[in-house]
Amino acid sequence: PVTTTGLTDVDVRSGMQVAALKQAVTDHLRYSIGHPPVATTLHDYYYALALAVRDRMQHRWLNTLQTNFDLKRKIVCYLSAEFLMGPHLGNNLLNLGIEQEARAALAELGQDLDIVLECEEEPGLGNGGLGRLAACYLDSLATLQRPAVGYGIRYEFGIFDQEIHDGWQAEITDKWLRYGNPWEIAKPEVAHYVNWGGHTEYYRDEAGNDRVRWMPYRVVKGTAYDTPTQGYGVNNCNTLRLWSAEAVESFDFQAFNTGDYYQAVEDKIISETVTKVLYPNDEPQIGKHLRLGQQYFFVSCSLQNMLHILSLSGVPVENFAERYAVQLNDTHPSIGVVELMRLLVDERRLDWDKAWAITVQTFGYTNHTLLPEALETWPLPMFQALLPRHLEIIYEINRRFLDEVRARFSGDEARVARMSLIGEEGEKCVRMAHLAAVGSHAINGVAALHSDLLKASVLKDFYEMWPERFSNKTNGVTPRRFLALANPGLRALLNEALGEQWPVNMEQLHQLEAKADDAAFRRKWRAIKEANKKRLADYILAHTDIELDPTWLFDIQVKRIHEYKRQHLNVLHIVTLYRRLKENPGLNISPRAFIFGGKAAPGYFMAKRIIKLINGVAETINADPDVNTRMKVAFVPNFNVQNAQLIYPAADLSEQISTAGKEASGTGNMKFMLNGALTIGTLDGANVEIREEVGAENFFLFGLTTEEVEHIKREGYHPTDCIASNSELRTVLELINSGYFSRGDAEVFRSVVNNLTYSDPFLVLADYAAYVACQERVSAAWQDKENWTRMSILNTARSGKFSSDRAIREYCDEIWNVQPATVKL
Ligand code: 26Q
Repeated sequence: PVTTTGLTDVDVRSGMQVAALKQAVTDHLRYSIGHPPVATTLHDYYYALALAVRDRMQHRWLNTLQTNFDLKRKIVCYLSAEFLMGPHLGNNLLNLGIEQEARAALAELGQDLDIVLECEEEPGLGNGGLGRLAACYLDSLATLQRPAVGYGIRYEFGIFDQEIHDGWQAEITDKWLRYGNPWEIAKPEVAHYVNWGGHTEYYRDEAGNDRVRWMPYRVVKGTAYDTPTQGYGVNNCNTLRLWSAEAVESFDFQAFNTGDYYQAVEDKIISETVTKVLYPNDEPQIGKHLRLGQQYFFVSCSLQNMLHILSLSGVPVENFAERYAVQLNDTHPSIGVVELMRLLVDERRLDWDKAWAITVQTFGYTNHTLLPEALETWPLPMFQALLPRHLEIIYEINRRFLDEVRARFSGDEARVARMSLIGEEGEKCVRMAHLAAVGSHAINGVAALHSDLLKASVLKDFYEMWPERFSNKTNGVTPRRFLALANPGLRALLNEALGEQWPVNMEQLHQLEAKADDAAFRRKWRAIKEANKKRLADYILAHTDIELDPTWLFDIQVKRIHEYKRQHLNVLHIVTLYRRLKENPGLNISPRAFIFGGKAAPGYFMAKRIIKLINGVAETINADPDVNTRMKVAFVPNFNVQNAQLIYPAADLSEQISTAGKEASGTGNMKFMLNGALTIGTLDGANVEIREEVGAENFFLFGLTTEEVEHIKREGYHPTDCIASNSELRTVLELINSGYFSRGDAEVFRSVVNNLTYSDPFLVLADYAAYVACQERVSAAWQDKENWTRMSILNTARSGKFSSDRAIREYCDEIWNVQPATVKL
């Protein structure tokens, strides 16, 4: 059929040219949205274009599914409680290669693509690094043509929106589904049932075998919502499958018949609560019943789904591990080890040993933290109440496992107690990291240093038992979103200098090294950076009323607010500089804009005070004419993926100043480096490898090493000694404590100052002098514009290692054994 525009239906649904896209948008405005032209809003244009883009992906997606089915390829199943995808439209246009076409199509309809892009409400289904890593990995899996599904939770409310009221963080619920979600496709027919609570019963089956039946107290239904994830420059389009909880119809129906209508409605509400909201903490709080419920819910749906698809494909369940590589993104999905055992033993009636071999062959476990307070455990009584059958299975896994430990290390009962899946010191609990380690054939950390520390600390006993299971997989970030999309100016320059293959071959960036000595190239480089800084300054002005000068050094720290990340160390430097300028107005410093962003967990007292402190210091400094021509401070509210794309490209200096040994990897550090920022940082996480790649002469290193930190802690750390021996530090702390940055209120920051003075668990004061001295080196280096630009170019040139493509290749080759599958249209 041919339409009046001369386009076929096929073109309108899948054509990549301007005319087809324009007609597709027009059609979606009319037939999918249905507002009359007079009532058509900017958001309608966004939605119509999104649907048009989705049609194009759908075509590729179905071909991908068919190809994977035909080739019977092994599939990566990435299990993650968080996927922090960020806005889809710009990224999908980029990956499909139709940005210019879409821009032109919208222009013909009188619209500006950049303004339309801003209409998207980003799906913030994650807290920070871990969730964003999952999203980068989906991008690389599709781009590298590896069959993959991301399995997770469709939270109705994602991470809260942050507003700043009088310097304090306020949390606003994230109603991201309010105006619909054009990217997902509901699959109500793809549903699985998940049990809760109740008890277990023993029975003998027809063949005379002893078996267990779980008699649940409640059943919740999980339905699938699929979001296609398009690879860059390839036809492969993978699936992000998120589960949403619903009430089971028959349950209300029963109650309804017996007349208990209100009970039926209440049950429905309880069921739907499971996927209501993302927990906004990036470390576990003990005993959150609903959180364990969320984890079990999405893991059970996902594993049932894998088994279902396997049987549809006619593959025997014995071959599960040949067809699926299941990765646990931290311990959050580690109940999967037990659930797969339950599904195989109780439901598919495999014998234990066979089921266990399949389970261990299937799972891999990625650890993202060494902080003891961040290791997940669940109190036994809670576990028992929610998952009675799983606790029995855990006991059996543990019994067999501890027998193995005793066989290997006979007489070492201390080791047996340390390694047990059940913690017995204090309240008894299930140790999820131990469960994940025992149930996985591969265990990895997320940066070289982190992986080494893992083997030497939290998983030391496991390393001694199974050294062959351990490896390192240094994190990576997608250069498509965080370079090509976020930094169009730099993209154009790179295309001109290197051709257009660099987004999928980041090692090519090394060719830029030669350009670092080319003065004309450096001029272009600086012009791009300055335009990016102008763009960010405009955004900050619009959102904070703070005006920044794009010619100043942009010194940026954006990440979750945490004591171990030491935003307050940054503040101490700022106050130091402020005082120096007040005392010595003629002081020659490089003018700087200090920029912060990040969310605090709503219940994290100290983190919220740190935000207030940053804003208090900003208010005082920005209003002080003695200094505000040379320094300013801004807190960007609501740091998220969308504004991150404005922030990273505008940075001259990237702050990566965590206490050595505490940041597993960091990924923001990589996004800054890609965009040509220099790093000031400690030897922590991936900073170590960033410095190795870029060269020590292009990295501002300061601070204690992991060994030194541990040594000082062992010997007994006294922050008061640091204060006694450093009068400038004492003055700075006193100034903060005096109410100078809080309109005379000497109470607000007392807890922060007292914590640093009398406890300082993250050695802020121990690193203060070294940090301030290092910042002086930064300041001096900034004065030499040409050399700074050289270093900036070298940072981008040597950032190739930190592409998520490199990381995903390593996972595929060394852990998953998953091969590429080319998709044809
Ligand atoms: C667990 C249980 C209950 C409630 C919440 C949680 C929870 C949720 C999120 C625990 C941890 C997180 C997130 C952790 C995280 O983002 N870790 C970061 O992971 C990055 C990717 O590997 C690393 O680069 C960072 O160093 C690490 O801090």
